[in-house]
Amino acid sequence: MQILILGSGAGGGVPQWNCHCHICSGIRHDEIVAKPRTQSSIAVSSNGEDWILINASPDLRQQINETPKLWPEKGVKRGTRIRSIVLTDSQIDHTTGLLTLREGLPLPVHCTDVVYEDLTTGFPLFNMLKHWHGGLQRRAIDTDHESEFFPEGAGDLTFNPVVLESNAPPYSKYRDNIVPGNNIGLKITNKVTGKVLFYAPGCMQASDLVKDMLKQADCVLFDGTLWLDDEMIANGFSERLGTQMGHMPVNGDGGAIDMLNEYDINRKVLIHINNTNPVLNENSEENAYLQSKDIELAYDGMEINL
Ligand code: HKS
Ligand code: ZN
Ligand code: ZN
Repeated sequence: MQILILGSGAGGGVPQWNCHCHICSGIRHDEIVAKPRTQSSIAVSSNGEDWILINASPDLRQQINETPKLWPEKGVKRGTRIRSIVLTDSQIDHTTGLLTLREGLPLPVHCTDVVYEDLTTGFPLFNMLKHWHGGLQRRAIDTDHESEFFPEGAGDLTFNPVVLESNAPPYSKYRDNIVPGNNIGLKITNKVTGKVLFYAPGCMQASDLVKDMLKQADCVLFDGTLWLDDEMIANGFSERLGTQMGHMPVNGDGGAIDMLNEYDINRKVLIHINNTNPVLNENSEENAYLQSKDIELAYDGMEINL
């Protein structure tokens, strides 16, 4: 299995257009060592030729243009190597890129019933895109049975949804009471090698289901949004804790570092990293601490083979 990290940032990316935090202004003025990051998306492939896009970020056009493996094959007038799309939630940072794909529709889109509901009501991307060549072809992900599914182009890969605790977007009917399916992680298994990827860009709780995935996984791409639960409050950017926004902090008690290190996982990688997270500064204490804990920071263009 080949995994491409197309965008390693959280919503807003790094630097975020309106933000003057230490990381955003430091990058703009070249005063710190930190990589710019586009918004959250990955692609996976069984054979290196057919790709499944997992989450479609507002930066998708730039991400495809910077990734030769996703360029159209030679010899076709117009086309794409993206055979299907899988969504983990209905957040703007994970779905707006569907608009970017309009010239190349129809394409199959796999999502849960409640994500489909959000994307046909509060943020009606499916309705809008019907007007482009047949639009987005919806395929259901069943979280009741966690049954495996096979997105078009998956080849030797099987996908399982993993119900996660996180939150729902402001335009969702489920904003204040989430149900199973508002957020899923993905367990992706290579049938040939038996290797398992667990992808969870938004996860607030180390539930039994999450722990079970961490036991099985050879590689985990996990929610690295905030370093500290009160990071947004301490910076004066928000009145909400990370856990109130659906994201487990990276550091501290109950944080992702401690959780990940309870398991024997070959590669532990943080993804969906917010611009305010001090770990993005490559000369920071936090960055050194993460490395000392054997956890990697995803960056745009990173490739993982499993
Ligand atoms: C900033 C944002 C922070 C951010 C928050 C969340 C809350 C949200 C909601 C997130 C993300 C980035 N970049 N989605 O102000 O610094 O209110 O529903 O998912 O990507 S969580
Ligand atoms: Zn997000
Ligand atoms: Zn910032």
